[in-house]
Amino acid sequence: VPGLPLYSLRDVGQHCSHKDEIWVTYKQGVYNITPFIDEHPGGDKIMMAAGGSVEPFWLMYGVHNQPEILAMLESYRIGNLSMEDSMESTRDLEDPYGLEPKRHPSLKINSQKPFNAEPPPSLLADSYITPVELFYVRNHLPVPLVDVNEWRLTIEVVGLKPIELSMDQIKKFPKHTVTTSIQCAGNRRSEMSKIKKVKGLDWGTAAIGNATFSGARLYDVLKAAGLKDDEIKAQHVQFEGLDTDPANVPYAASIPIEKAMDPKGDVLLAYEMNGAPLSRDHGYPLRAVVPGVVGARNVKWLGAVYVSEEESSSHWQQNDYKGFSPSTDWDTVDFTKSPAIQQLPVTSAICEPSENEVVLVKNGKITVKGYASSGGGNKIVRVDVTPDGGQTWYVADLINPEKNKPPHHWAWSLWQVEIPVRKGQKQMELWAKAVDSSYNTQPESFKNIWNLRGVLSNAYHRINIKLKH
Ligand code: MTE
Ligand code: MO
Repeated sequence: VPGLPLYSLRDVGQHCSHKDEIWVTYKQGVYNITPFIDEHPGGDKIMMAAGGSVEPFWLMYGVHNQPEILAMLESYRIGNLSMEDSMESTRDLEDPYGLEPKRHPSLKINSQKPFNAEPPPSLLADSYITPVELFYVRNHLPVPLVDVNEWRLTIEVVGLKPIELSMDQIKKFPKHTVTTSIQCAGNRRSEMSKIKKVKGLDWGTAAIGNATFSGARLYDVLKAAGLKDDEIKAQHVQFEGLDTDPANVPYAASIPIEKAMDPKGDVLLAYEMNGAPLSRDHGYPLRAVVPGVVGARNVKWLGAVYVSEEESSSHWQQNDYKGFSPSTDWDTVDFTKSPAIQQLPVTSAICEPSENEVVLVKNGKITVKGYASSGGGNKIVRVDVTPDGGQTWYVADLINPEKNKPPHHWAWSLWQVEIPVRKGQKQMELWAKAVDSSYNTQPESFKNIWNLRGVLSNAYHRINIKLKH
């Protein structure tokens, strides 16, 4: 719309609370939606878009994609988004973090540099496919800026001469699409930390997401690179990122050859997420997607793939992302004694309501929603929720459209259950636990799975809520 003032994303970001005006963007438009906030049929959720783009929310809540709604939004237009802000990066060349991409303001930031953030849990449970802009971000280092025309993927198979592939060459392999959840080993760490402090980012329940990835199968690419099925020196596949520390050491990790070369393992060299080219935060231009395996092995910004006799020697493979006994402390820990985490155990979380929320009781019931997920291609077969410390368990309805059967089931399940409330009941403690297709279930408490890094934090999720009648 010509003639309207230009605003930057920063300007918009400053108008994000009830104390002030509420601005949002949609495509090139800037809107002051303050008068509309109280009328929003979806209630307070609109505040999650405050100060940023409404687009990821409209993707999630499809009811918005109607001409009447667009016209109504247009009636609140106050300006246009400045052109520089359609460009993704800000420029401060001194700072290694000076070329970071823009992020959605609804993400709860755990650490700014490197960038680590998770979405509000109530959004997760609303969409089986997590929109890219709301997908948690876990970066150990600055996000590299990659020119895809210059970029090449190096592939080195043990005993053979390395080869290089351009993006065009990678796109010539059959395009394969997989829907999988990806979860950080530290998801739900903050709950374990309440028992006794652990070292690590204080993740809530949302360091997990579920997305559709497309790319070449690692299997096809490694075959083309000359790997033979019976090559005994091929034991691990190492992935190396283009993000580097100040000593120029890149992020790297590896997976066992059995996973990499399982024709049904669905390991991808992915260039698309939810149907669009990868975003910079999620690994543009290429990332490893290893369904059923912990986030840390899903290496972003891929620069090289090595098929080798050894695991990756990286810090993240050798000296981190491992589990230990509750009695192991930082004086006694020996990282050579535990295997690197690959498949994650079964977990679940209540996303709605949230801790301490005041919930309105309708027809003597409340609705509880969440997600559940398991590693290694296991499927969620049941989620149990109790409002009374385990005297009564209610079985949740599962949303689980994936056709792949265990042990090749990769996506999470969303779940929902109605919990009856006693007349006059003022509060409730809810517990949730999931069961996977191997009948693995979650431990009752964090006490006996506590570990110094706060990984594998999968005990029952417990929240307290208040009830309004
Ligand atoms: N790859 C590179 N190159 N650098 C990283 O810091 N973080 C890993 C993994 N891949 C990381 C990486 C970790 S620990 C996780 S949990 C996932 O990426 C997070 O993926 P996401 O940011 O796309 O959610
Ligand atoms: Mo992670």
